[in-house]
Amino acid sequence: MALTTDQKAFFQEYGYLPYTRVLSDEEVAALRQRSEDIAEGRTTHVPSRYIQLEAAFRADAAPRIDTVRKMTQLCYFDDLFQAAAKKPEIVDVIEDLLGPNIKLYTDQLMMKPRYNGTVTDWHQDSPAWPFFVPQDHVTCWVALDDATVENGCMTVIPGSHKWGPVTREYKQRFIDDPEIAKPTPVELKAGHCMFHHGLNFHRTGANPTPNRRRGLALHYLHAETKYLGIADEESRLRTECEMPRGKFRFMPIRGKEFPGRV
Ligand SMILES: O=C(O)CCC(=O)C(=O)O
Repeated sequence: MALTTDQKAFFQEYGYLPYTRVLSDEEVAALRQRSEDIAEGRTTHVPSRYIQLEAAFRADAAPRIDTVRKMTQLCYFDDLFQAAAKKPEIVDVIEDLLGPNIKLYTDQLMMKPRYNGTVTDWHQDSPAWPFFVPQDHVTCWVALDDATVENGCMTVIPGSHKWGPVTREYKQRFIDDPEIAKPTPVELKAGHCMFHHGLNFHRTGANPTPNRRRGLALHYLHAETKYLGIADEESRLRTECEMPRGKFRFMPIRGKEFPGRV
């Protein structure tokens, strides 16, 4: 057990858990450098379809890293990011929350660039990925820079996971309902992380500050999860790391794999 009884009870009650340091300063520095190398195009091992720019950014924004909104599937293409996703300090907690058989679905390095970082609006993760059943992801969100209210740290609605999936058209009514808890910002120092349940509502604000706010979201599944596949070929290729149909396996992290499952 990595979590204390109180920490586990907190996660179950509120659907998120602010946690401690999981990356050393050296690991944080190496991941920052790697994120910069990929964003700047100094390395080409991450295909460009996985690098998404902010829709609009200051005309004088430079270097290019300050225009990148997010980079995904890094754990599948990059050794340093993969090593981070496999760190026992993180996976031990995931095991406490999801059980012993664990796979990685995907990762998103949310760059929230200085001056240009835009809002990621309220959402629940699991319903965004309806091709998995059952819908019970757990995400570890690791700060690669200090994440503060000013530069767009994670903000959660405690206990929101208990209400199940809420469709987009009812989202605002749900959030405004007096019975629903008030949004709570989770500020984190670089190298520290938080965990959140796949049905927890969360958002991040804009980043108008001169400081970068990179956060690595690692999305884990239990290995018994069924993958229903993705009909749209473009979306499938993005999810399945550009592999031919039927060839892709989600990344084993710990424990057993199951035939016909992720
Ligand atoms: O880091 C962000 O800006 C958003 C992260 C997020 O929405 C997530 O981890 O699911």
